[in-house]
Amino acid sequence: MQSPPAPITLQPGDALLIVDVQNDFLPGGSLAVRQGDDVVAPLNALIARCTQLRLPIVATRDWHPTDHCSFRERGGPWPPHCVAGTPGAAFALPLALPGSATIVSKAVTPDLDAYSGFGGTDLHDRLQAAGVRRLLVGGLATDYCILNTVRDGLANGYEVILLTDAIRAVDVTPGDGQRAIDEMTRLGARAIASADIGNPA
Ligand code: VGL
Ligand code: ZN
Repeated sequence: MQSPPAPITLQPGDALLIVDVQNDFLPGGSLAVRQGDDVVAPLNALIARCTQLRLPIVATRDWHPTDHCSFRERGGPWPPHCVAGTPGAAFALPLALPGSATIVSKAVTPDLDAYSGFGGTDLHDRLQAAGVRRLLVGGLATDYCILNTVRDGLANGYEVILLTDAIRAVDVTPGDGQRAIDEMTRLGARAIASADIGNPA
C-alpha cells in the first residue's frame, strides 16, 4: 500500500503570499476574474492563523502607470486595470490585511510587464531577510500572476503550497486555470485546500 502524503502543518519558515487581490480583478472590476471574490474568505482565515503564529504575510499588487504596455491602447492584451493609486488598484476592502503585512508593488513602469511577484521587485530579498523557506500562495489570477509567481518561487528555492480554495482563474481559454495548476504541481508545488493545512503540534 502507498503511504499517504505527509500532512502539511504551519511551521516556522512559512509565509503567506497573497497575490493581487485587488478591486479590478474582482466582480465589477475592469479585469474581473469570475468568482474572484471567493478567495477572500479562505485568505482571511489564513491571515488570522498566520498572525497568531507570527508568520510573515506578504501581499503583492499590480501597480501600473496609466500608459502601461499591457493595456489595449498600447497593443497589449488587457483593458486598463490596477492603475497605481486608483480605487481599482486598491486591495479588496474585505481582505483583512494587517498593518504588519509587507506590500510588494509590481509592473510599475510603462514598458515592462511582470506577472510574477518576483519580477523586478525585492520580494526575494524580503523573504530571505524574514527567514522564509516555504510559501503558501493564494489570490489572483491562477493562470497569470499565480502561475508566474509560483514558478519563480520554486526557481528561487522556496517550497510552494498552492491554496486550491484561495485561487481563481481568468480562463481566457477554458481550462487555462486547470492547466496552470497542473503545471505548478508538475514543477513541484503542492496543491492543497487551506482547511487541510494543520496548526503546529
Ligand atoms: C494579472 C492580468 C494582467 C494577474 C495582472 O494579477 O494575474 N492578470 N495583470
Ligand atoms: Zn496587470
